[in-house]
Amino acid sequence: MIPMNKKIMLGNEAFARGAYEAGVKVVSSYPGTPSTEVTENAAKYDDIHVEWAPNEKVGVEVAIGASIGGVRSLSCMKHVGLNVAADPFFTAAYTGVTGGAVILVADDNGCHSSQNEQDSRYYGRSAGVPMLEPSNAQECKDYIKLAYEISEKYDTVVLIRSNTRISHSRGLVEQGERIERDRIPYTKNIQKYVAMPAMAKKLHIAQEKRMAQIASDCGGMSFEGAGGNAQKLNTIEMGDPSIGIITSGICYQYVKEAMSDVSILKIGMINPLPKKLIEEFAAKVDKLYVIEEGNPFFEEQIRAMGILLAGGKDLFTIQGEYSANMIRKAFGRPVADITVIDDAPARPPLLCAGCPHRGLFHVLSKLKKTVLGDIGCYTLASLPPTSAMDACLCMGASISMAHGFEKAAGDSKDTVAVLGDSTFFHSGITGLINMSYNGAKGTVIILDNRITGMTGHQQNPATGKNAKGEEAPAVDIATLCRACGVKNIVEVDPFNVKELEETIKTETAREELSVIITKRPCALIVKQPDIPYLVTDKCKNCKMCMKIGCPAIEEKDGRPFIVPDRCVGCGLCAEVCPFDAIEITKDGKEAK
Ligand SMILES: Cc1ncc(C[n+]2csc(CCOP(=O)(O)OP(=O)(O)O)c2C)c(N)n1
Repeated sequence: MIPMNKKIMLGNEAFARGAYEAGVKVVSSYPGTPSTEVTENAAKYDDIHVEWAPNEKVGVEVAIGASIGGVRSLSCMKHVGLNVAADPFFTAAYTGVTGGAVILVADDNGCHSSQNEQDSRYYGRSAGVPMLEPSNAQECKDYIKLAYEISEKYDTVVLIRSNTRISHSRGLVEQGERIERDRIPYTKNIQKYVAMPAMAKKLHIAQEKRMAQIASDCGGMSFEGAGGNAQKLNTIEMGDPSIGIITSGICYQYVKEAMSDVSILKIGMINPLPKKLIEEFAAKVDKLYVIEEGNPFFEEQIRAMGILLAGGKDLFTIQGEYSANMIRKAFGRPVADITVIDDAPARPPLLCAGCPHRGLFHVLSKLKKTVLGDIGCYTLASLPPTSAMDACLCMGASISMAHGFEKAAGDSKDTVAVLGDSTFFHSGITGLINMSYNGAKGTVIILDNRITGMTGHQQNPATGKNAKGEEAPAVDIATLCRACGVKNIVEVDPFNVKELEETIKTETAREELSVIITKRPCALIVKQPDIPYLVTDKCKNCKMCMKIGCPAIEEKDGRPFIVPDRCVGCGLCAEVCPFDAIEITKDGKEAK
């Protein structure tokens, strides 16, 4: 039986618990897999003000403001989110904090749900802030608590680095009490908080000094682990001295599983590195290796210390995730027999049955438009059968790319920008302001499905609810576009295919900037009637219905067939059928 104060938690749930116990008062984040659940779980604690910011930059700025205001704060994001927040982050690394300030960044080794697999560890090093990396759920909780201690002791922002496996694995976590902390009274300090050149030069020197201090202290740093026991942050676990491995985070777990007999230096503070401890460990083992997913972040620094390594990235890849078997193979040890079910049917990512985005991409594909796209569920429309997206770079890029494309092509009639509601607020709006201000032509299509769909239904400024699910003011997208100077704004139901097609034809033909807002809630929030459609005898087998890429439509005996259990009754297939051959069933019986 699990004791009362212990709970099996997701890594991200444990981070939230740690923030709660540390007395955090403000959390401001933008969703992004694999970091999202930290903020969602923090929102369950009444004692914490938790909000979804429109983007990561705002999230970090709110957290820094709360820190200057004297309370502990947190901002969470995925790796690419830190690019967006890099501006406040780098300067906050100079100014330091009043209340403890922690930024949590979750990397996506293996690109499970991201556009790249950049290694965020370089951010800690290049901004000059301490960075911690836990290796299991208990450490997620313990390390974030320690991060607040370090933040306030050394007057610095602290970065916590997680990744998909740490954030999304579960483990037993011992829960403690929340320690309420009095707000640190605000005292004006222009030299510290106004980062103008004269102050920034001094702040930079101060920052270098504190990092040097942390570098000299980190070898012996400890934290309060489960059972209230003090544990070392960076630890040497001596085993067979013929092989020594320096590792951290999830790779520590893989090494323990693959080679429990070897000696390990487990690094908990990944920036700055504990030089003395590394030298001490190197002296104790015959052959020293570094095992780290991603770039040779440790390896290059350790080699630069003048320490001889027997192996690192020459044995392991920079791309993707590692595993215990990968390590066994690299060291010539027998690999464990793992049963891989390789005859499981492939499940390519698809827009859901009833997804409101589907109608739009059907029309764009039919009209052969060049689509400068963006990041959200709708990115899936780039795949067959619609293949209706030509480019996708980063959040918010669609509008600016469409503008640049028009400047190259000299015409905007065959081009549209497509992005979702959350993405529009995140960073699309600045591209629209740019187009409006620079007198651009072009058509921007905003897919307003009333939610941040791709990351699992987080609220956003247009949804009328906040991060705690309470009623909130809703920003009206059309009014906002008008205020940006756009004169032509049309709202349309993306399931009304004929009207949508006409609207796109009219708006793209204009010699002016226009915005089309497709309005229909995500199929997973507002249920369709759930009465399936049926292909009738009128079908001429043109297969137009199959071109919309609905997962409910299959080919059976050479003809389209609507799988009743998958059809949610949205009726898009009936809309696009040129022969009116698809009809709704009365109660679903005819289709069975
Ligand atoms: C800088 C950055 N932050 C966060 C993400 C994670 N992310 C991918 S799509 C998306 C939001 C999509 O929502 P929306 O634009 O409303 O489209 P929907 O998925 O609802 O169609 C988010 C937060 C990201 N890829 N990049």
